[in-house]
Amino acid sequence: MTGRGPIDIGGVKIWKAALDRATQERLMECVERIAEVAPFFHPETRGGRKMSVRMTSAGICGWVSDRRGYRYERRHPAGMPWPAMPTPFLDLWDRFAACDRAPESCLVNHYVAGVRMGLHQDRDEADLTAPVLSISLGDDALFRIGTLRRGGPTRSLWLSSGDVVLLAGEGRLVHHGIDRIRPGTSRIVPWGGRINLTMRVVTGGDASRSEAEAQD
Ligand code: MD3
Ligand code: FE
Repeated sequence: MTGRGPIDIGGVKIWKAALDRATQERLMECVERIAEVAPFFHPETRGGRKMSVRMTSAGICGWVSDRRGYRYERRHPAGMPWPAMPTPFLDLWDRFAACDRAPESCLVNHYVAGVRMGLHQDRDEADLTAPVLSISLGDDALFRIGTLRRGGPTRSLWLSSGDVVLLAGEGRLVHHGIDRIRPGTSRIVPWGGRINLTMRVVTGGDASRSEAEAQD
């Protein structure tokens, strides 16, 4: 099913239609279970504005944002620990990420009509040599990929349900965002819209961990 090999845009690898419908449905069931335990919320920016995308997480830590800034936390803003990373998510990491470290967090983003995510870099993780793996479920989304430099040229492409994107190596720090979704193009997400899963390694590698312990 990944027979044609990935598209490569500046080090960002994209496998179109890599996941069959049964796999997408199984992943979606996992997302529903995550959202029952750790409900979706609108993160607030440092300036106190609510982001239009709704988010939750699974794994040992999850991404949060509020007036104190962006960071990974061990608990949901409402206080509960994040649900464990589902096994089907780990299976995808093993299949696509080519990384000897396990993912520590899966950020779950929910987009509906009118929601966008501005161009940004993901750099809240301690080990920026570890990849990020993205899975699209539900409605099509217009994905924009830029360069390492802010303000560089960008390319746009549509991501559809079952597409897999790997941000590794030179692609890890490129600017990227979601301009819009095309509502009603898929029926995989029971609430409608689009779900994006991003699996991440959040803490530093062995070297930085033992350094941190030595300083404690
Ligand atoms: C390129 N999510 O959660 S996924 C994010 O579709 C995020 O929800 C978008 O950007 C979404 O941070 C885009 C593709 C993606 C994810 C992480 C990346 C592209 C990336 C990290 C580095 C470079
Ligand atoms: Fe991102």
